[in-house]
Amino acid sequence: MRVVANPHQAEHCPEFEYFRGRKVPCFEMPSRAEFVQQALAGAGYRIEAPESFPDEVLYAVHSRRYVDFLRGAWAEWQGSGNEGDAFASVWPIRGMRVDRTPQNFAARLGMFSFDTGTPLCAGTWQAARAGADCAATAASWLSAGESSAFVLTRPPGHHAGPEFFGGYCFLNNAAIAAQALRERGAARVAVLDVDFHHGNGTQEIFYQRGDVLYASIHGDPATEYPFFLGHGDETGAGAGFGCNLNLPLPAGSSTANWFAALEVALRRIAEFGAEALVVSLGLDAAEVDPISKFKLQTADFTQLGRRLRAAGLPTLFVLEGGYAVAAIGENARASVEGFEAG
Ligand code: SP5
Ligand code: ZN
Repeated sequence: MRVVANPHQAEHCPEFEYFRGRKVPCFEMPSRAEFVQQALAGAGYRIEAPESFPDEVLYAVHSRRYVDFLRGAWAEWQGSGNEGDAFASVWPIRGMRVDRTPQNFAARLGMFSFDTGTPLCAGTWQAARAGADCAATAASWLSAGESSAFVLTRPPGHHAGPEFFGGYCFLNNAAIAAQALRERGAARVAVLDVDFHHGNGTQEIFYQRGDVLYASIHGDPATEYPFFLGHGDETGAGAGFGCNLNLPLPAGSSTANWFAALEVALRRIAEFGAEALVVSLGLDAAEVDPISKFKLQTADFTQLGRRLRAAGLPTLFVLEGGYAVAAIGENARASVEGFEAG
């Protein structure tokens, strides 16, 4: 397995997020990637740098006005005399218009985001943009015949939609990889999302498409973030009807139930006829995770890797969440070694 790591990840280092009315230190921090890199390097993997790809890889899954906004956001925030990281303060709720892009920066910040857990800081664009390069690099490797690759990046991506950021995510790395695999010749691509949180961004990007299947195992949105998407009755629309599979599980679900859901997802992926698999590898399904409520142990990530290998598809892993920073190195390594051991 080849590993590509984001050399700019640490430039995204916001100070705090809002949680229950308080400023708390960001859960999504640079040391996450450092722990994963140490663990994979320690297991003997060579850590490679990404190639540079043009902005077209972004425009294939995000709108131009959103990418333009994100590219210039820090300069605009600072230019308006603000201090500290950028947080939105107003959002277009149902009934308000998003067809006109406001000139006011604070208004655009709200229009293109959905929570107060995702501060934007000086290096956010550089880090997120290099993550997209990592995703496209790994996709190019798979298209050239590599059987597996690991994208070691942060900020994560699966909550970022066609034109919004949130859930610690800005550019949707898994979607960028899946789309690049399509453009490089895979007729059908599956995205399997095992992050504790539903990947609302990825779902929305591919919801009306019949060529990319999105399957996700996650905490039930009735009680878990991101709350407003991820229910079992969301099955795709138009050409994508039947190509979206949500497997929400109650918070606190047993690992046996989690693996049973994995079997359902893999059966659907096989029926779909996927020619390549993108795994949104959220390591926050681990019991030790501070913000999530599943119970996977390190040995379970080894088993996950083994089971994914048995699916027999070219497989691209993308790091998503996981906030028990010391444990995510070990669990990333377990996933990769399980896959390699087959
Ligand atoms: C990529 C990813 O995993 N994003 C997750 C974003 C979750 N943001 C909301 C955090 C809610 C924190 N709940 C903390 C409970 C601590 N007792
Ligand atoms: Zn998550």
